[in-house]
Amino acid sequence: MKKRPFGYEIRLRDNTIPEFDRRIERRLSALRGQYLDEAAFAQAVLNGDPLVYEVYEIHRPQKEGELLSGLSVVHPGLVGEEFYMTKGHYHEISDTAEVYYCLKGHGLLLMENEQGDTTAEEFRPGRVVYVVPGYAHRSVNLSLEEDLVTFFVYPGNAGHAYGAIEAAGFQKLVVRRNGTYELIQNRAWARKAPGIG
Ligand code: PAN
Ligand code: ZN
Repeated sequence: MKKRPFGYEIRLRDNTIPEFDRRIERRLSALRGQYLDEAAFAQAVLNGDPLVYEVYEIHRPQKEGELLSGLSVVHPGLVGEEFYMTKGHYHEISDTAEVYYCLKGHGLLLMENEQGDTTAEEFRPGRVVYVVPGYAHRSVNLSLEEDLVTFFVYPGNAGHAYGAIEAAGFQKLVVRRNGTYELIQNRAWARKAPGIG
């Protein structure tokens, strides 16, 4: 663990952080239950379980006062009419924010809170998205050709809570329509989360 100030390179030639401490890769099977078209999902998992996204992290102590940063790379692809995306999560310590800075590609950060508010911000190179505390967040790659590459930074003590999203998904699904995208209501979410929204 570095004790003195440091810098690191984000290499956009191959969308990596060469000095990463940890690389997480998630294949489609990690997104079970999240896609509307269950047949297309099952088929794609059977046909090789494609790599959907990768995260490169710079390790720091997971405590208040530290910042965790790294690179998220969501590959292009569709499951039925829905785009490749991250699992999405709330922070375990809900009172923690996060900043994303888009370096490459075109996408969305889908966000919602436990009171039922839902919103999305577009990712384009140069755009920052600020996730205020209390909002679950999921990156969606809207391109079918290019990776969506974002830099993120969030408090060291934030932690990740995946359970609520694994159980009910997000309220909105992002689908391809007429060469562009549209947000539609996720009916499964309403069914699994009665009393909200
Ligand atoms: C990011 C995300 C990263 C992968 O570092 O963890 O984009 O998404 P999932 O964690 O939902 O698989 C972040 O938001 N950290 O808090
Ligand atoms: Zn987060």
